[in-house]
Amino acid sequence: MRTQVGIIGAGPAGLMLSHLLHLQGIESVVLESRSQEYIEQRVRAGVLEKGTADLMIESGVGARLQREGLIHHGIELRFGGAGHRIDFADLTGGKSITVYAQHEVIKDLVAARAAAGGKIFFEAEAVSVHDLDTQPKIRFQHGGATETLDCDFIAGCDGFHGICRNAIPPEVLRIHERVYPFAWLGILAKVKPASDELIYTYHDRGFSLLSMRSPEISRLYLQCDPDENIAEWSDDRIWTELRTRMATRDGWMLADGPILQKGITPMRSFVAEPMRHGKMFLLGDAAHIVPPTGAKGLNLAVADVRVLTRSLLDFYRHGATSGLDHYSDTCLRRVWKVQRFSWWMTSMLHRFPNEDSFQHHLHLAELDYVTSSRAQATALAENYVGLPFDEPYS
Ligand code: FAS
Ligand code: PHB
Repeated sequence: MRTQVGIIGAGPAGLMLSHLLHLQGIESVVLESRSQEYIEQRVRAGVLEKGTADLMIESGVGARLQREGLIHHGIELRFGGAGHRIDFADLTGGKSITVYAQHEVIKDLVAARAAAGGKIFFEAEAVSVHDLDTQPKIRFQHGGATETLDCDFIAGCDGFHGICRNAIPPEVLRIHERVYPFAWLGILAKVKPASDELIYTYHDRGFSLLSMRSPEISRLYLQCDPDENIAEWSDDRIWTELRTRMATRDGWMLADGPILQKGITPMRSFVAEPMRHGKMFLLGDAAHIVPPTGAKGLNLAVADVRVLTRSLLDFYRHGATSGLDHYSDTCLRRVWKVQRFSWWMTSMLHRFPNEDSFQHHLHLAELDYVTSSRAQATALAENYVGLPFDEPYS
């Protein structure tokens, strides 16, 4: 089997890349180890930056997003029993975010690829990559057989636990990492969201976040120990803890309801450099992980896709390799700015083990400053809605 771009992974990175390449007449094959049903139900991110939402709409996969996505013009930071709104529209000249679940993005992209006759092989596990400097090959298992995909380029969109990052020789690969001493316990609940916008809360007992998926479905998170056993968190215990952490002096109430799904997500900051080796390119979680406090994971994956799409277009249309040669440096400039923002949001809003009174007051001072200084609120807002892109993807 042969194609121009062999894509490993059908997450946001792999599917968006396949879709954008197709629009430019560049052929690809996507290999995905899981089933279509699994990836279309996997509950993950929920917030699209304006650039991500615009890209979906401009590239023809945004119709449902425009119907069902919830456009938000701000968020609330809550601490000391009081809420403080960060007004994106005022601070960023009208930019917004869209709340639209990652698995809905996946459904839209899978449907678009199917309608265009795109090749996505589900339950096809890539086991190894070869000849990255000459004629790249991907060996994969599919339907009980071992097959080979010959391609011009490999796009490693296989997430944090994939095989592509580790195909870069250890003497070449550089890892930068911070593992946080806490995790997020997340729930999906069948209850009307208690707020129209997201609420991020700093509390003595730890961080909590109110988000949503629709006018009927709430998505909430609370900070917990990284080795928590989810079986020890009954629905009542979860709701009680969320109500305690989100309480305000004016008696705001968090309504509860049936919990449809609960899980624990570890927290790390991670960057692998370089994001290219020979004719293999890493995109998204295969190259970088951010703590979800800044709502950046999916959006940063899409930013990598924009850079690689443009670079491959320049190569196939004009024989130019400059984009490909600078792919890693171009992506990493944004990656590190997003890492900084996600680390800053996480450090500001979470209680760290064994904090002393000085550190506790630093949290409060940081929150007081960002909610009373237009300059600092603007810095938060312009990062949250998404930093501008350096150039168009096509
Ligand atoms: P993905 O991990 O989404 O996709 C990689 C794909 O490759 C997967 O489908 C996998 O099955 C496949 N794959 C792996 N190895 C393979 C192989 N050998 N062969 C074939 N296929 C292979 N981000 C946010 O912004 N907000 C959040 O709230 C948030 N919550 C998260 C919760 C969890 C539990 C996790 C794990 C991540 C969360 N993220 C969140 C981050 C998440 O949204 C990622 O940033 C996003 O999925 C990145 O997309 P991809 O890079 O495409 O990787
Ligand atoms: C979500 O809705 O899942 C979500 C929103 C904002 C975040 C993280 C997750 O920072």
